[in-house]
Amino acid sequence: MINLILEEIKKIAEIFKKIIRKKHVRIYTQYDADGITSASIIAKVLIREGCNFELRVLKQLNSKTVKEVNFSENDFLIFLDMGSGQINLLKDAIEKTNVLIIDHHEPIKYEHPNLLHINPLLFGEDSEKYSTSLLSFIFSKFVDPKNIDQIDLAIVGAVGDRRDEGIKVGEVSRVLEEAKILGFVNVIKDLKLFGSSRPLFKVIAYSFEPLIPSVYGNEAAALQFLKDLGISLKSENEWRTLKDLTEEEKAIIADGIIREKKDLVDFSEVFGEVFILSKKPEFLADSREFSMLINACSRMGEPDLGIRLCLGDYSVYSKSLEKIEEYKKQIAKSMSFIENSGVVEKENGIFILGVNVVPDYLIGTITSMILSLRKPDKPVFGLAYDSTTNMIKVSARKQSGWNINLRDILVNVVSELGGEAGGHKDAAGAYIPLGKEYEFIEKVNKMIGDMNAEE
Ligand SMILES: [Mn+2]
Repeated sequence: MINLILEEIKKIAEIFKKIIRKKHVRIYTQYDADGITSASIIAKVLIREGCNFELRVLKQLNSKTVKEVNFSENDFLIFLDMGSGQINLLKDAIEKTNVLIIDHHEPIKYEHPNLLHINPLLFGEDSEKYSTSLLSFIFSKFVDPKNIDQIDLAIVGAVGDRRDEGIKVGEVSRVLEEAKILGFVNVIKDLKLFGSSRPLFKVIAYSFEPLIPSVYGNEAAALQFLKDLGISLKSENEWRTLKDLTEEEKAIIADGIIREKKDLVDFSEVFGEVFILSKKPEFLADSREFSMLINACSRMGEPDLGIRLCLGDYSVYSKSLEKIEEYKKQIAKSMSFIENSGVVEKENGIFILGVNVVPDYLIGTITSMILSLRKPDKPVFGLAYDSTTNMIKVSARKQSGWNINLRDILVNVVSELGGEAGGHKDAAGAYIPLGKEYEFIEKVNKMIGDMNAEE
């Protein structure tokens, strides 16, 4: 099975090498860490091949943003981490010129001589085991083996997409093994907290993976939490950081977090394998921290900072740190709004109403946070106003394990309410018309109820 997709990627890489000499390359990528690392990998490939290109970062590819895609028959369009589910929007472009899509979201099956389509789901592979960054990396090596040095970016994108588990299986585990052998990645066991140079109590207060319910967003509570555990906060008048902790202290903190979360969390979510990028500067060595930086820059409106970090321009690092502070503040503000007034709980789902307080670009994160805070036995749906489309953006998340496909649910609801939907089984998204929020809630609640009744 695995060879089918590799054969296809190899074949497409050969065609790619011919097209990039003849056409003007335009890359469009999705703005999260997976999209940004993928775009950086492909950008580096093009730089090495001596080709000019344009790169644009989109929040999402939908019927509005597709209008920003320029194309003529002289262009070669590349879509990364998006496109597979939006092929209907791209048919005009595909009719006219060459299009390459590298993606791992649910694809629409469509064949056309102009379309080069890399998606594991087209080959019966499991999308959970892939990120677009890994696919882009495998692709880049077929273009030129010297792109092997981009292996650490592939890991950053996978971590950003929470493919940490997927990383350990199949083709992906092979890539990780390769990265270890070549000395690009070092796997260590550590507390799954990050922000290695920040005061420890701040790390504890603003961590949202793991999220510590009684402490989240409250620095005083974080200080008390550490004091209660007997962790000294300062050494020689300086705030201690994660780096200063002994192994024993790390274990104490891990236990403390698990107790605080009332055992609603696996030990491995708090203490476990962390991928360290050995060839990156120390401040970008923690793959989760790197992916979080990229995410924060994109969401705060400066995705170019993430691209530059990926391409090795570290002069923007301090600016990217400012973005992460802004991002964390916005999240804390949104969370307190939601916890106070924005949750509607139904029998078959928890619905978060971000209205126009929670920005569309945070609703996915917030929805994941509510899921991790409450560990509900039903899915969580976040709704927020999106000003670029004048629609309501929906993010749906659930705990893995039970047999409901969130993407299918959203696709179904959208077929009745209007809008667009896509994504994965455990994490999906949609846009619905403004004003249909309550109708959405009723329909989803009923739909899941009917599905449960059928079982
Ligand atoms: Mn992705």
